[in-house]
Formats: sequence, structure tokens, C-alpha cells
Amino acid sequence: MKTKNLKIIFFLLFINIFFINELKSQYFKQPIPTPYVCDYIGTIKIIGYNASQGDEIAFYDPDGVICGVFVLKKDGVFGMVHIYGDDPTTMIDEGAKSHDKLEVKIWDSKKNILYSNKNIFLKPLIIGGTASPSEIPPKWQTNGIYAVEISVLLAGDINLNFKLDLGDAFILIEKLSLNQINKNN
Ligand SMILES: [Ca+2]
Ligand SMILES: [Ca+2]
Repeated sequence: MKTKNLKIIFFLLFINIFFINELKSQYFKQPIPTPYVCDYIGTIKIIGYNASQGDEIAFYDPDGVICGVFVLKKDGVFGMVHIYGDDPTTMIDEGAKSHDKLEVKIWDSKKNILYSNKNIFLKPLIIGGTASPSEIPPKWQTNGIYAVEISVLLAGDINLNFKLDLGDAFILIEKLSLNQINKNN
């Protein structure tokens, strides 16, 4: 009986080490690994709050190929994300070439919302060690480690206070009327 219990405990430990630590993405499909890799780490906030464990980040190359995916293991931080480069010896496009701009998409797992393009703001992150602050937009190059701060903001949140409110409306009206004045002159 005791050995049976021990076996169960070891089995659970095994599952914990090999499966739970390597969370598989539910939303984004897995990239195709190649020997050409660059790594990204950093922080991530969604509309002012730390992104949650289980939320997903995907990196796309300019051909629309998904070349890096990471499922958050801890709130607010991610990485390392392995972002794969294209293997020139294969016919298919597995990922990025040197200096390709990378696009980021975020999936909020609890709300089941996908954020991309105009909702996502990136900033270089200085953390020291072996990671360099990322260029903005991030560019793929083999063998580097880069750090970036990701913020998801509401589209239309012009004054960046994480709310869509009258403040945004006033700025927008001001902009529109300035455009109108410029047009009329
Ligand atoms: Ca290829
Ligand atoms: Ca490509």
C-alpha cells in the first residue's frame, strides 16, 4: 500500500516537473523549432495590471509566421521566449530572418481577448546581466537575449490612464478640430 502511494507521489512529481513547468499554449499554435534562436524576456501588463499566469504571448515575423510563443508561469513576467529564425536549408518558412521586425500579440486567457497592433506598446527594458534592452520595434537576430516591457492599452486611450473617458474624448475633439482648421486654411 505504502509503495503504491509513493508511486503515485512520484508520478505526480513527474507530471509537475515535465508538464506543468512547460505550459502548452492553448490559443497560439506552437512555432516550428530551428537551430536559429533569439530569446526575449520581460514584463507584461494588461490595461494597468500584471498579466496573469496562463496568458499567452506570441511573436510573428513579417511573413505572418508565428515564431515564438510563451505561456506565463508567473503574473507580470515572461521568458525566456525562444523566437525561431528561418532555416534556409528547408523549403518552409519557420520564422524570422536577421533584422526582421517582430510583431507581438497577447491573449488574455481569463477574458479570452486577443490584443494586437494598436493595443500593444513596447519599451526597451534595462535589467542588466546578459540581456540587452530590445530595439523598438523588436528585431530578430540570432543568438541574442533581449528584454522588453510590454503594455496592453485600450485603443483610444489617448492620455494613457488605462480608461476610456472624457479626457480622451477632449483630446480627440481637439485633434479633429485642429485638422479641420488646417484643412480650411
Ligand atoms: Ca526555411
Ligand atoms: Ca519568415
